[in-house]
Amino acid sequence: MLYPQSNSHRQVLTLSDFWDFRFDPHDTGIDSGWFSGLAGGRPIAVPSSWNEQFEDGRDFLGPGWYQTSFDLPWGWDGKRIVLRFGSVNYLAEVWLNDKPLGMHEGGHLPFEFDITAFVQATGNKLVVRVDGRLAFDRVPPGNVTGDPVDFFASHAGNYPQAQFDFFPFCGIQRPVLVYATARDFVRDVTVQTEFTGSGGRVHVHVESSAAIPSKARFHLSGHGHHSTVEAAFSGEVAEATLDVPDVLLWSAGNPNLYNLSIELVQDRDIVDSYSMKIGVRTIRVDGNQLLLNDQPVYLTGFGRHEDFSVVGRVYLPALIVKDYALLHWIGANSFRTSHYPYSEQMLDLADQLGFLVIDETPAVGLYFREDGLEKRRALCLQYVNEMMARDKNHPSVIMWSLANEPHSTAPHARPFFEQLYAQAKSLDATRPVTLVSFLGVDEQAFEFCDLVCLNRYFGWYSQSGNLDEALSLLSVELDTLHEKFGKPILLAEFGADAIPGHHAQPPEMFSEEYQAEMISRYIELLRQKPYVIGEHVWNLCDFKTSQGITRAGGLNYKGVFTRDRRPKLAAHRIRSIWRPSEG
Ligand code: GCB
Repeated sequence: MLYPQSNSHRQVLTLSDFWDFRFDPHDTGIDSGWFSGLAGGRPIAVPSSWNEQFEDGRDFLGPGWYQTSFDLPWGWDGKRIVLRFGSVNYLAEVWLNDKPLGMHEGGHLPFEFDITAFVQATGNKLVVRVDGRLAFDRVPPGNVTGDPVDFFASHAGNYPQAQFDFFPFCGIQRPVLVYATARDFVRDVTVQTEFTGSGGRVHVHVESSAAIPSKARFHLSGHGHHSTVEAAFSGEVAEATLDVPDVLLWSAGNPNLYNLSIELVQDRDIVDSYSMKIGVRTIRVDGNQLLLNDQPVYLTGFGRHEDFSVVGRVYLPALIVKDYALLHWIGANSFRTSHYPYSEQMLDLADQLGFLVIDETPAVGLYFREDGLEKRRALCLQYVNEMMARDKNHPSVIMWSLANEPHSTAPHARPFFEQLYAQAKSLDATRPVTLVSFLGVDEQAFEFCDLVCLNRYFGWYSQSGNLDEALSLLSVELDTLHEKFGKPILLAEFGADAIPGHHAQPPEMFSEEYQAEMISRYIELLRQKPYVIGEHVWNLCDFKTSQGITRAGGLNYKGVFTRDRRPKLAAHRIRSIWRPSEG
């Protein structure tokens, strides 16, 4: 799915602003007219989450109703017009001028509606009902009752009762855009790259809106290179291969980007065009290694959250810049989009700044009871499709993660993940596919995933306070895992809560010293294992989660930076390991 852009054939209008907002605590609304019947209209920022903006809204998960109005810019007559939501958490129903446009389930991924037939030049009324309530058959799930599941992974006693450890923020969380294209337009572009000795090769697959006699023109430029190729459409598809002699490959240290622009040509006219930045690189697993451009790469980095006070889970450009500055300062080369796809702009900057990204679907906290299983399966497949359609062209994305910590000991788990894995591979054979597990040797999906991603908290949730015992257990477990699966291992999460300003010598749980000690001892061990391909600390920053007895102040304190991005002792300790020459 192409991100909207303005150029000489396309134009984007952003609806980011204050919208009208109302809570619907009795869930009585049934159509867009309902908005005006609800009490308590108030302004809300779009995009944002509603939970930290209102004193009466923190634990309210929906439904909430949004309304705004907009006029079309001058010159959009006769164009195809599309309404696009970057992310609505969790379920959105949308009306334009009182006509239902449709619904979308699942946060963190974009969806759009062709509104050409419903939109007016002026005075358009847009209404959105957002339902963020937790339910057993939603993904991620919550309010699960019945079968007891593993206590730590279930967060069973927490409020709100999410089956995952981050606050279930609700709302329109990324920009809402209206954009115009020509009636015949570039529908999709897929770029795949390879490296043949000294040269790069860029394969471009373009889909257009209609099977009309037309051709596509491709321009590739950058770093002294310029080439143009034309290809005729066969049906709705045109394909081309562009060679880049003396290519400058994309990597974390050298994020070389090229400009690719595609024109749709009818007769002699250019009717649509689309431009993007691409990077030429390869990524694959080979034996015990992860190879970027055929060179072994070791991942240093974090799991993170899109989380900040007041705005909740929101597209916040300054926070993205800040977090990249922190990642650079500390010496990270990578991160995982735990536990859902981050904004498109986060990936644009990863491409530009040179960070390696493990892109994860929103399938966190999955469990395999029969009831609701088919719905959860359909959602997981939808998320794989939507995430890959959105992010497939980013050189920074080096791997797809199908899920985080599923309870996959159940018999249905294996075919469930085999299906997701096959789906991911059929859409993209160029990147490794993995899944992040806490089960270790019992994780059935590790048998077919391309590499093993493990989360471990020995020395925290178990072997509490006893790092000697924790480390020797971890050492044995890593060797056993490697012996069983014969695949490279990424320690995708490890860490300890540290209350900022709490100190202890000798180090003791919840102190900054204990967190620093635990993380550095883990790293020391990981570096002794030749099959370990990286260390991702949990978490970059403290983040909001549900209230519970293990979460003081409703926060997870495993950040090495505070929620307002100040370093704890561990941040300095990690920097001294990851950037030893900086002191
Ligand atoms: C995990 C989860 C992560 C939690 C973390 C913790 O294993 O993947 O979402 O936040 O543990 O701090 O307990």
